[in-house]
Amino acid sequence: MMSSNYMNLVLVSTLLTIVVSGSVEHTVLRGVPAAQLSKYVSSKPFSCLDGSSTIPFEFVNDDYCDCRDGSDEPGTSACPNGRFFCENKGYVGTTIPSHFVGDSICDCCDGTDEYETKIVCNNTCFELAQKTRAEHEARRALHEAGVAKKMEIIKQSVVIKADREARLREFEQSLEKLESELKEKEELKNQAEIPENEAKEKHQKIWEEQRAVREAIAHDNQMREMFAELDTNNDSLVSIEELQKHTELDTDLENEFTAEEVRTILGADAVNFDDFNITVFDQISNSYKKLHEPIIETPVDVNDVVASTEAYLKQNDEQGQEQHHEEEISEEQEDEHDFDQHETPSPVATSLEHEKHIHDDTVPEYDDETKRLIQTADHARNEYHDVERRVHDVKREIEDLKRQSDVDTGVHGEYSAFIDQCYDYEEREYTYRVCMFKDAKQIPKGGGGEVIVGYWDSWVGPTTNKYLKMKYSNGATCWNGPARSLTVTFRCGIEHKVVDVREPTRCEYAMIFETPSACDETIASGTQHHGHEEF
Ligand SMILES: *[C@@H]1O[C@H](CO)[C@@H](O)[C@H](O)[C@H]1NC(C)=O
Ligand SMILES: *[C@@H]1O[C@H](CO)[C@@H](O)[C@H](O)[C@H]1NC(C)=O
Ligand SMILES: *[C@@H]1O[C@H](CO)[C@@H](O)[C@H](O)[C@H]1NC(C)=O
Ligand SMILES: [Ca+2]
Ligand SMILES: [Ca+2]
Repeated sequence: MMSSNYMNLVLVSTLLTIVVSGSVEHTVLRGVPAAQLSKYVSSKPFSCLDGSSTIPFEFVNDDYCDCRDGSDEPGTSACPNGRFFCENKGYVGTTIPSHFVGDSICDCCDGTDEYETKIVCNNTCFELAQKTRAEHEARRALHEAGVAKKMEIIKQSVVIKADREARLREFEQSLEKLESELKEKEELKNQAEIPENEAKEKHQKIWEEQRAVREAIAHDNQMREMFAELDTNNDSLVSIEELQKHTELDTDLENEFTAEEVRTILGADAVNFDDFNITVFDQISNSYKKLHEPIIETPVDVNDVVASTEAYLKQNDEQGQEQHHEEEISEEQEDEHDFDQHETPSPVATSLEHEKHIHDDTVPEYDDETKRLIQTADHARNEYHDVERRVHDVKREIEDLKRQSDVDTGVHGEYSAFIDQCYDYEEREYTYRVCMFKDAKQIPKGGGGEVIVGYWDSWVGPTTNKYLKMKYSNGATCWNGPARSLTVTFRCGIEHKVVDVREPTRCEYAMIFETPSACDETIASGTQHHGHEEF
């Protein structure tokens, strides 16, 4: 609060100024823009411009703030919210905060803000006007050159667009053809696969049967041999005493192989061949060892195996027939086998080959007919897959073309040169790469994983021209933070290039990109209204 004494003092000093100065009127109107001069009439009381109060005219520019809006002190720094107008003849009139008035710093180019101080301000308005004009001209020239390039891009985009549409139609037509071709090929493939699968299944079945037979024979041979070995007294029975010698069959290691334990295995005091086959053999075959006999590998006579396999099959066929003696069978079948060799080989005759597989599960080679069917089916499959691949390729082409035509490349396609283009910006630690309408990445220069800064989102420029900014969002999330994003701001330039990348707020990147596509026809023609027409 001001004391009334001080107020009086100020009043007196103002009156003195008015009395002393010959050009009082001019002085008190300092800082008033021409448009508002009519509101400052020296013969009338002054109404504050906000209407808050009315004061004697002497209170205007008396260096004491009377109006709440500061309108009584346009030419002094008395009001904290006062506005001072500098006319700046030859340049542009501007309004400055009135506390810049008389602060010994030249703020107006015409120096009027320092009228009461000892500072002599040089009038720089002419120079400024020249400089500003030069800048505007440079800017205009840049936009003019840029617009020329932009026109080329737009012209090119029309050609590209027409070409794209033509190609799209072509691809769509060929896709139609390919798809019906694919159907035919699929039909052929399926037809070829039916006999192929039948033959393969048949082959597999035969082989499995043969394998089962071989295993049965091996089982029987082993069993017979074991029985003969065990039956040391040749009475066609295996007794407890005979089996008891095989202590390796003792399952508990605590005591001896007792008669009782042996009886449990045999299920009787002695077993004949058939009972041995049915109840004993499987129990002991895994642990059984020959007694005191050096192990001699006797090569298997192929003919024997073949013969016995055939015999076995025959025996199985002739159900109920009396069981032959092993040696009888071998002899009997020997001749038949020899005979067979000169005729079409029976499936079993080829078991010569299969014998090798008796202990592994590899399916033997297919017969020629099956091979032929597989070959035919393979051919049909290859043809089908060829067409399938072509369908896939054409579909991808179509997708690509559609994706390209769906991109919003500006009102006139001025951003069409950006399609499928990437631009790098080298910084100390990182390379920033923006792939237009796709994504933006931060690639560490010292190696290490690149980080997605954002995926193409949308144009986000101001409503007057949304094509001045684009946004890439939903990038990799920051540690303990939000997903990264990037805003690209376009400005007129002769070449397409990134000129700056920053991270003004954490995880929100800002890129400045120069491109002819952002150049402006109105600026280029110099007809843009920029408020400087008066000089
Ligand atoms: C005015 O210009 C002169 C010479 O051009 C310079 O020496 C002087 O410092 C300037 N005055 C101000 C206030 O800038
Ligand atoms: C049992 O027969 C085999 C040959 O068949 C013979 O080597 C063995 O000595 C005979 N053993 C007895 C106890 O007769
Ligand atoms: C052993 O028993 C099986 C049935 O469990 C039978 O098929 C096979 O022919 C028998 N072997 C001999 C050699 O009797
Ligand atoms: Ca005042
Ligand atoms: Ca000043």
